[in-house]
Amino acid sequence: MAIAKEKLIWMFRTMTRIRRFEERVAREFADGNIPGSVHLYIGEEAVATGAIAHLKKEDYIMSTHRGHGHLIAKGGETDKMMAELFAKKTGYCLGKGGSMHIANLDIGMLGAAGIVGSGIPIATGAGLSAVMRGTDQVTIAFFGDGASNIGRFHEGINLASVWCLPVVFICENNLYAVSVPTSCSLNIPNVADRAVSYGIPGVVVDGMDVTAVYEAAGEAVARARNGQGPTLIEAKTYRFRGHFEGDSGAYRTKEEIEQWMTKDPVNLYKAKLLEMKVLTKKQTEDIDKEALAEMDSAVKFALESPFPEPEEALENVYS
Ligand SMILES: Cc1ncc(C[n+]2csc(CCOP(=O)(O)OP(=O)(O)O)c2C)c(N)n1
Ligand SMILES: [Mg+2]
Repeated sequence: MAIAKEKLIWMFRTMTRIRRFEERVAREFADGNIPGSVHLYIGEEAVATGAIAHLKKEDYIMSTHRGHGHLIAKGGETDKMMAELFAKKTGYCLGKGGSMHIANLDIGMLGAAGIVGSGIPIATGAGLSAVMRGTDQVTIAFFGDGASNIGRFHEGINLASVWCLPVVFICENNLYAVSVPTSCSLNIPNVADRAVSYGIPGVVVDGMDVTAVYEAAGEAVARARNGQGPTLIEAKTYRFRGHFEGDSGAYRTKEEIEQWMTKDPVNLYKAKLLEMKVLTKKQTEDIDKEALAEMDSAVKFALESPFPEPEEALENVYS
């Protein structure tokens, strides 16, 4: 599949922005500016980027506790994201959601979710909604390898298949659910192999290679948009940092992490773009500098924003 130059550059810019956002979040969290906990997407940038590259603004995504990258790729503004993480009133959810609960329907972000696997049937519901309203909207559900062992995975994908809904299910298999390796939680080599039991395509893709993800997701999104129903994609990837910031990481070896870091998706893609002469070294450096400056201004915006007032605590809350 030939990818338009503009799209190739968008993907590099997006991955770079995700990486720089997450690095900055790590620093701000360590400095005590972010309450609660944060789960960073560093190492997995190619998955959100290559998949969301196919979506239109009105399409939907459903995210996870590790959701910053999905939101940035879907058009999230990093100042409002940073403010939300800082629990400030100018954040996407008025500072009441935090890292794990950002939603913004204007850009099709149905939400992130702290309850593992809970987003999968929500994505199925969004697919049903698109069909009932007669739109051509596609929904992508992101979830982890751990979530693929939760009952909602079966319920959500089975129903989407039976009703032929326009949903793409993307498992980000980073080999661990907190400290549990997939070797202890799965008795099959690939999560994607489960697709056969739903009668839908199951595709394994190298999640460190953004163009590979782009190709696999392109077919799946086209199928969904053409009324051919869901696809299960499994992207093999790795998180370079702990499960959450502050994780001791005692369950992984330094060698394993170093080995995966040789496949850094941002570096690999940069090398590819230089080789293809899509960008010059100077242009990649400029994109990186812009991303760093963007995160400086996002942090400034968050720091200078007010906290919500105590009397606003019950506003915009529903149950
Ligand atoms: C239903 C449920 N069970 C357990 C937890 C605690 N928990 C939070 S993240 C996580 C692991 C999720 O692993 P995975 O789905 O592979 O996502 P990853 O963190 O690797 O991106 C667990 C068990 C939870 N939040 N929700
Ligand atoms: Mg995982």
